[in-house]
Amino acid sequence: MTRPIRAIGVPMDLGADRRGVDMGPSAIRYAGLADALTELGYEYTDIGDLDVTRPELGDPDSVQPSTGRAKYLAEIRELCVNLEATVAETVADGTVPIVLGGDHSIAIGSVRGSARSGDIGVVWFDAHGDFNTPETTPSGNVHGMPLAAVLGHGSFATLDWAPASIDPENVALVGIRNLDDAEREALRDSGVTVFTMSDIDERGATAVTEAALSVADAPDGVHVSLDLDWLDPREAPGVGTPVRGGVTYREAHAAMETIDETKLRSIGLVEVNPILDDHNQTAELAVELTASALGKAIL
Ligand code: 6HN
Ligand code: MN
Ligand code: MN
Ligand code: MN
Repeated sequence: MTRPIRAIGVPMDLGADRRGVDMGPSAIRYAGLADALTELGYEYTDIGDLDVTRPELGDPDSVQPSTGRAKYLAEIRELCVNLEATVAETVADGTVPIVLGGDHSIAIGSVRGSARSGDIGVVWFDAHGDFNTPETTPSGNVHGMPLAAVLGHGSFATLDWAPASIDPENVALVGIRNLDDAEREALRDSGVTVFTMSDIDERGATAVTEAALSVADAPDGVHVSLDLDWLDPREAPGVGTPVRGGVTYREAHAAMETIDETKLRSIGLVEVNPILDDHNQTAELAVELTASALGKAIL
C-alpha cells in the first residue's frame, strides 16, 4: 500500500472503569509507531491528540439515554462526533487513519468516520463482544457497547451520533471468549459473524482471520478494530479487562499478516493501559501488530 498514514490520538478513559487507558496514545507513540511505519516506506504524520474531557470534570450520569445506563454519554458523544469528522477527512484525503486509544468507546467515532463516505466492513479483534446496550450493560461502561452502538441496537438507535450505515453481514468479531448473557443473545440475532477462541483452537488463527476478512469484504475496504485484550494477558498485560485464554504472540502476528493492506481503510488500536503494563510491552505489541497488518514480513 502506498497511501500515507495519519495517527490520531484519543486519550479517552471515560468508557472504562480503570484509569490509565487515557495514556495509551503516548505509550503507543513511545513504543515507536512512527519509526516502524516509516521504515516500511509509509509517509507518516501524527496530528496529536483530540480533546477529551477529564472524568474529574464530568458527572457520569448528567446525560442518559431514553432507557438504560451509559456513563459519560455526553462527553463520549462530544469526542466521537469530533473523531468521526477527523477520520472522515483523513479517509477523504486518501490517507489511512490510525486511531490511538483510549478505551474502546472511541470506536463509535472511528467506525462512523470511516463509513461516512463508503460501504465498508469491520473486523473487531477482542476478548469481548462489545455488544451490550444501555439496557443490557452490567457496568454502564460504554467500552462494552460500541459495536452495538454503531449497528444501532437498543436505545443507541435513538441517538443521532451512534448508528452508522454498516451492514451487520459485513461485520466479524474474532477471538471472543467473554460475553454477558444478554449480550450473547443479542449477538446471536444480530447478523454479525462471531469467531470465538474455540474457532481459533479448531481452525487456527490464519484461517479464522481469512474467514473474518471475507465476511468484512466490502467495496470500500475494511476497518480493523484491535482491542489489545484480544491477546492472552501473558502477552498483553497492559489492558483494563484481561481475559485468560487469548491468542499467542505468533497467532496474533499470523492473523495480522493475512490482512491485505490495500483493503485497509482505517485502524483503531485500543485499550492499551500503560499503568497496568509490564515495561510498555502491550504498546510495543500494538506497534508490531500494526506493522504486520501493513505489510511487514520477516523475509
Ligand atoms: N472492552 N462486557 C463487559 C461490560 O462491562 O460490558 C466488559 C467490556 C469490556 C470492553 O474490553 O473493550
Ligand atoms: Mn476487550
Ligand atoms: Mn455491504
Ligand atoms: Mn473492546
